[in-house]
Amino acid sequence: MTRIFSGIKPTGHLTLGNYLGAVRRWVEVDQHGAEALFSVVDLHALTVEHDPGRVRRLSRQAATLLLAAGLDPERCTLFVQSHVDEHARLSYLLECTATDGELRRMIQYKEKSVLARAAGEGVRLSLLTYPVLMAADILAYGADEVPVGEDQTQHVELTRDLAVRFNQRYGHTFTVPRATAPKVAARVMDLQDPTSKMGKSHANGAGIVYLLDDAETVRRKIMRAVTDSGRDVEYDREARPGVANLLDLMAAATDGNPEELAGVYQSYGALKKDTADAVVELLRPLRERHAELAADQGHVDQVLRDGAERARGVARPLVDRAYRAIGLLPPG
Ligand code: AQP
Repeated sequence: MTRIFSGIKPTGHLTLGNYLGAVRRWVEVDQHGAEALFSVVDLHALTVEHDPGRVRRLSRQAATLLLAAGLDPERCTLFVQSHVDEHARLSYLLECTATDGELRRMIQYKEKSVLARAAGEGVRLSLLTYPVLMAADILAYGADEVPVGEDQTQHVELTRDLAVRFNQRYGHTFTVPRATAPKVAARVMDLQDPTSKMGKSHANGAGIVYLLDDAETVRRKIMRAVTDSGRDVEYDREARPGVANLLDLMAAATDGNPEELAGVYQSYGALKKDTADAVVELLRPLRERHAELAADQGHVDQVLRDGAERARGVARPLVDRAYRAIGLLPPG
């Protein structure tokens, strides 16, 4: 049976980009019977300037939203990364497998280290080693597939390289995973700056649809989306990124095709209105279910406890095997 692993960082409120790029597909694979593990990867939230209380709140909120989106804890394993020690244990072995050159080439490291320096903050060493911890997240579970948005495919490529290198040097230990991205909306762009990704930790929320935004706010943000001064509705991500982004959102929300949808609209206004309606309807059940679950945090905490227990059971033997393979003496 195919094993799936993916995670989400509690660095901000979850966005429509997180949902369309990743979470929605997690729910699909979960419903189609794959063996799936999903994690709120809180250790990754410590790689940039953070507020401890906020990380804790966002971790719980992310778990609640994943359940509200439709993950079924009877079928999949949902847990918090820091509750399972195997991630950090394996990460060290992979730091002894990776080189600093390959980590410095990571696009996310380059982007986020520039931001940290511009804000007058030091660049945390963990920001550089982040992709190694992410590789440990995936390899600790022997995952075959990693459903992610486009921005994470480079990190999954690195994970593959590390798995292959480790296997070649120390004997077959890890499954070599592959990233899977959605056909549409693999990279949802910011509505106010459609040349950059819609990111949950961005300071300006005007271009970001958060999963918990109310219907009116979602409509307002989409109606105010930056397009361009042209009039024709064309699907051209390079020349017309704002319009292409709206077409992607509309297609993703209605199971349509962005190129075909471009032929349906005569004006940007009509496209924005229909996209806003479609996104509001897409998110409505999730928001309603979130309100119910948020009132029962005891249930969410229990799901996370059970999930961590199951996750440990899967990861521990695999990580122990890696410790032996690399040359460490097992405890007597
Ligand atoms: N804009 C996006 N479009 C499509 N997919 C996206 N993802 C994130 N943003 C978009 C996917 O969501 C999953 C969880 O993301 P993450 O928590 O690992 O964080 P990230 O990839 O670094 O993106 P964020 O949400 O923008 O966080 P910050 O601002 O903290 O960097 C991943 O599968 C990701 O691809």
